[in-house]
Amino acid sequence: MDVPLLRIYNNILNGDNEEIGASVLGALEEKFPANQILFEAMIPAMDEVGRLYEKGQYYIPEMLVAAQTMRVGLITLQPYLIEKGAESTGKIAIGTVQGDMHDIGKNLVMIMLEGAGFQVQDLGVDVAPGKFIEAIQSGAQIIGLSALLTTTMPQMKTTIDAIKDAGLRDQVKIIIGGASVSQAFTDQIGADGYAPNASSAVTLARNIIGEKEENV
Ligand code: B1M
Repeated sequence: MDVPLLRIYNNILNGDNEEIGASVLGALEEKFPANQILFEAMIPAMDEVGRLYEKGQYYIPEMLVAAQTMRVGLITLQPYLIEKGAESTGKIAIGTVQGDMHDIGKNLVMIMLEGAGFQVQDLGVDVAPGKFIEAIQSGAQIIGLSALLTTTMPQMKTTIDAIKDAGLRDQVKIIIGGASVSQAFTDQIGADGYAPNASSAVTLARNIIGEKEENV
């Protein structure tokens, strides 16, 4: 790994909140593209944190500090992470499902969607189905569900079922994502689309809004 990227990777791994901002700006100054910084240094560092946790070498506090460092790095990188292409319009409400506190991936998806021109409402983490229903009633055209835990994935189906029970399923598209989610799971629970990462979430949302406008 190139030295500026390695510095960022190590900052996240070591939870170095003080250094990460300068490291990200340093890499940008050295002409590393924002996407490369994100996908070749920052996300791999979080994956390594997960591996160290699984091996029992990191505990929850280390995961938390790494997550906080990732958050600071993302704030620094955010203005440079704009998805190129036609400006999109559309209202999306996105949240991490009930029982799940992971928000870094959701926040990244939001950054990319906002960069692409969408109006994005952040419903936060540990979001009960009722909150998604309120967002649809307030005009969200797309609902985004994020889940990182195998134990909270079923909550996506619970949320979709609640939206159906509220009689709102036909007026909204539902997209899902998160490390354990797959296309097969998406089909199984009756969601409209799956995005494995933040860039593909933008493509998916653009396609959905495009289709909705064609059908008007
Ligand atoms: Co947690 N955690 N964690 N954790 N954590 C994982 C997910 C885990 C894989 C670690 C491991 O064991 N290797 C594991 C889950 C195992 C499983 O269920 N299969 C795990 C566990 C077990 C837990 C706890 C249960 C631990 C415990 O308490 N015993 C606990 C659960 C708490 C809860 O939620 N109720 C827990 C807690 C935490 C922290 C709070 C300490 C912290 C989260 C802090 C925060 O988010 N603010 C944390 C962290 C940091 C992680 C890891 C290390 C990193 C997650 C991350 O931010 N990745 C993670 C290991 C890993 O993922 N490698 C792990 C970077 C992020 C950019 O990627 O979130 O995947 P990701 O998002 C991607 C895509 O998935 C996709 O796009 C994003 C960008 O490309 N995407 C979407 C995500 N949402 C999308 C929505 C979309 C579209 C795409 O459309 C709507």
